[in-house]
Amino acid sequence: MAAPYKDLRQFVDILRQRDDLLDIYEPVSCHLEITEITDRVSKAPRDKNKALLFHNVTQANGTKSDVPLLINALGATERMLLMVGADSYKDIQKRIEFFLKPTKPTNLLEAITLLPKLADLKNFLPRTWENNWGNTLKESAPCQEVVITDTTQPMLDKLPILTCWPDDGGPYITFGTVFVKDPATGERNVGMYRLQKYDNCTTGMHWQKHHDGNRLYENARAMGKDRLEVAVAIGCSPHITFSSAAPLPPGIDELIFAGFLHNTPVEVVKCKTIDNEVPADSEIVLEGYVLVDELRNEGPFGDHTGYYSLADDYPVFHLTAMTHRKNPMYQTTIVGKPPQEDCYMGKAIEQIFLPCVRLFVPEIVDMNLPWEGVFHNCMIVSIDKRYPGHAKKIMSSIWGFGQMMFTKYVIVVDKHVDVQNVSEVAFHVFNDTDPKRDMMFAEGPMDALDHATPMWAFGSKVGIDATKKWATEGFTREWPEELYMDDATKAAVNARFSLLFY
Ligand SMILES: Cc1cc2nc3c(=O)[nH]c(=O)nc-3n(C[C@H](O)[C@H](O)[C@H](O)COP(=O)(O)O)c2cc1C
Ligand SMILES: [Mn+2]
Repeated sequence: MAAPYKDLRQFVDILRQRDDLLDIYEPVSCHLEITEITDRVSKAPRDKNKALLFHNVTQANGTKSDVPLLINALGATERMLLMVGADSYKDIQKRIEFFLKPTKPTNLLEAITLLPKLADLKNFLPRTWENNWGNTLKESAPCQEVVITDTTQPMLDKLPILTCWPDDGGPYITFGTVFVKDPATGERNVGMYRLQKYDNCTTGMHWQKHHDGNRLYENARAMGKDRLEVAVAIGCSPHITFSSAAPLPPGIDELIFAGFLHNTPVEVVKCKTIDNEVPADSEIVLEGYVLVDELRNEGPFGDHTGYYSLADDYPVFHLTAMTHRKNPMYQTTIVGKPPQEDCYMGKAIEQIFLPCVRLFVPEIVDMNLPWEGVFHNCMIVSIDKRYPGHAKKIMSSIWGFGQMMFTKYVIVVDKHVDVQNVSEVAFHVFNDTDPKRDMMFAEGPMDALDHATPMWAFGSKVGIDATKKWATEGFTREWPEELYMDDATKAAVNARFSLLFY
């Protein structure tokens, strides 16, 4: 079944129906004020942590923007589950497992409905707007209802772009999905990279060293090209926004993954001024290019690490056009000390990608990237330990696996430990380890945003083996049994004293 929304507008309507969105008509400033409100809402109890739609945003120059601003739309587990159209992450894990390792249908209904559709990748290839409508229908795609190609007209100046934190280098577009094509193969890549607004039609392009956007940009330079065309879609359907931030391997089209998540192909339309395609239902699209030999100072920016990332030189994005829907909505996010919207996206990534990780490291039972570790700093994994040194093998696997290579602290526990319960994990780390024996240090690439590494993007990592130690691992003493009450006593107490406990 497809997820129950078609685009961001329908997603917003559903949130409003569920009383999970607040419409705010009170005037607010896009300079810091929206951050302060959103930060409090993100950290509030669940019944107060809602998506926010600001209808009256005052821009830095004091004028009111005509464009409403949506924030925190994905900032809760239920909202992420709505994004994939599932009741729990287990459901979506099952779909992915089936896709990775197709098994025979267990009943006729499955055989007829779900499985043939799921197993076929071509069901998720993007479709083009032009092909869907044929050449007879001259209707424009929603994201191109309004087209501005005259750069002397307001473009970025129309948008309520946030200055998020007091020492930020300027206003930033934080939730744009950046579309580029590999200049060698024409393959598409979609990544989420922030854009610092320099003026009405110029921004920074903050694709970091390890990310695909940067790789394709370096390819363009190596091929002797002078520029790389870039499109940025803002306010895409949530499954597309999510996929742009998901750690897919290089060469995998994020839009195919998005189609899989939603169970419907993404519909794309050709850009007006560049050779690129963007999701037809996006709210706003920026078209333009990046020159291969132009860099400009970008930053500082209050980042998801809870610190400002320092200013540095990055490429510059020049707009050739801005297109948008009639009455567009500007979607954005803020990052900072956790928890915020991106933490829920990170949780979804952790759970949705677990089956993919298990395909290569099948002994992993569950994993948790606790928010305090801001994604790359800490991973807790439980394993079905089968041989001596198994936990250390897991550490090496993690450090060799895609973006998990950045993990600074890997904690490995036995399968009975609930990795989502950090207190339970801490109990095992503190009690079941001998620091000298159970810590394994390594060196390698680190997240470019990590400010504590001795050098930029390079540093050390540690694995902590908090599993039970075996004789075959050189543990010659007796390992004691963990305390558990027996089931009969528990049942007897439940029966006789239920009033005391519930
Ligand atoms: C809110 C948010 C903002 C992000 N900002 C950036 C950014 O400015 N630069 C960057 O390189 N990655 C940023 N990321 C992470 C990338 O989007 C993510 O690693 C993605 O997998 C990169 O895709 P790619 O490998 O196709 O380049 C951001 C992620 C989120 C959720
Ligand atoms: Mn990619």
